[in-house]
Amino acid sequence: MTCAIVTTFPLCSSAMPISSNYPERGFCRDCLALQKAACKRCDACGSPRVVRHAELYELNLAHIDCDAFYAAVEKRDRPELRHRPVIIGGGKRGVVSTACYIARIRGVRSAMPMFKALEACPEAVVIKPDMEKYAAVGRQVRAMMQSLTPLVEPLSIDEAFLDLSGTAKLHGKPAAMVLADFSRKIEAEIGISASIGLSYCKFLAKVASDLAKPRGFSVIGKQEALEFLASKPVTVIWGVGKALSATLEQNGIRTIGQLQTIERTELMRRYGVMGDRLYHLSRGQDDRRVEPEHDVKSISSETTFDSDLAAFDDLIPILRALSEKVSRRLKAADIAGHTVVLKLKGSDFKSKTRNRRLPDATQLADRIFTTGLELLRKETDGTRYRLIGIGVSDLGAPTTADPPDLIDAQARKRALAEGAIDALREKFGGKPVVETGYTFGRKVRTRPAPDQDN
Ligand code: TTP
Ligand code: MG
Ligand code: MG
Repeated sequence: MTCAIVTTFPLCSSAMPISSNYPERGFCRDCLALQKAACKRCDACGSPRVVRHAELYELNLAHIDCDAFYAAVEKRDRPELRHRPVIIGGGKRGVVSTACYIARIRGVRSAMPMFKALEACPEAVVIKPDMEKYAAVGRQVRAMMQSLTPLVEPLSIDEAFLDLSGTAKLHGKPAAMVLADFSRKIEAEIGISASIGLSYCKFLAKVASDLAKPRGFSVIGKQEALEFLASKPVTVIWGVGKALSATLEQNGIRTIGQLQTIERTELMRRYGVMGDRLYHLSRGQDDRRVEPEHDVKSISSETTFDSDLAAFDDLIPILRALSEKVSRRLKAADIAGHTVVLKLKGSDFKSKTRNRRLPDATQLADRIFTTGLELLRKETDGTRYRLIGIGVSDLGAPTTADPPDLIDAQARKRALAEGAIDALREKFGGKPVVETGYTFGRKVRTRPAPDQDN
């Protein structure tokens, strides 16, 4: 046997060289001991949880997803429920958010109507969701992930992608072992479990994490990707939902293996952009990077005019439109800002910003606009401007944002009107169906260049 890559991880429990050419060198997920022989149980602690894979020490892309997340948190807090079927959901008429694995054996699933779930498992303990508690545990899990690598891309409250490339030296062990160690830690320190998928790309890491739930650890390597995927249904591919799988079925395509036999041009001819995705993902090709969460500091929108503006009246409708845009983005991201920031750039290209901190955080276009307007009034002294921008900073959760304004009854009315406009906008697919008095019928004399959002 040729010995190509041999890496020593000095901090490994057994301080043994790990070679990609020695696939039998698996390790134990319970005690992390490197295995000497290819036997089923760990030769150090006897645990059956030994992982072996030809590419085990070369793969760095992971997807981690907590097991029966809400139910696991509740079981942690009420140990007497440990061996009982537990359903988390919204009362008798609601639906199941999640169910523990004991309840799942009885057929209970997420999104099932509660009455059906209780028909399948009448002895289940039903608990109403406590979102604040789950969010706090989710943050704890995420912080632990971020201590492994800065490249953590959260997908939801209980899952994330992690890119562990180049971290072996730091941790003193290869990614696979770092991950096994992580799953031991969240069990010991947080009291819930997670399943791990390890691969070379996002698509297969996500597929892998779902293969052996709960407490799973699954590896999909480059060598086996095509064969592994071939027998799987097309719905395993990201983005293939009910509608597309029905279309594919009409065309006689049920498995990923069938997609693997069709040329890219043909798939694109039939299914457009999605055809391109089907081509690549069916062949295990996915070069999307792990994008870490950005710590957004502010949300703003600005516009540059074709020719400079100086009159307050000319700037009002532009400021209003930009404020509405910022507000839409805040609402979509479910955040609120405490400080309104007005930005102006003069014809001499010199920029200035003016800030005002509000008594309460806001998401409302009206509050952003009226505050911006007060700031703007002081700056319209004949100076010619080439750009105006408005934004909010000091971002946070919208929990205490925009309390009913007891002093300014008009502001309260406008806030209610804004809620109604938002509802209409949602109903009509995001298009502005109602124009406010500030923007309605008012044409800016100079045509602004495309807006820029930051
Ligand atoms: P998931 O990770 O999809 O499910 P899970 O963690 O409960 O179970 P699994 O072991 O299969 O990963 O979702 C995470 C949480 O999101 C879940 O605990 C509850 C919530 N959720 C809902 O509220 N409704 C749903 O339909 C789903 C799928 C999840
Ligand atoms: Mg989960
Ligand atoms: Mg999940």
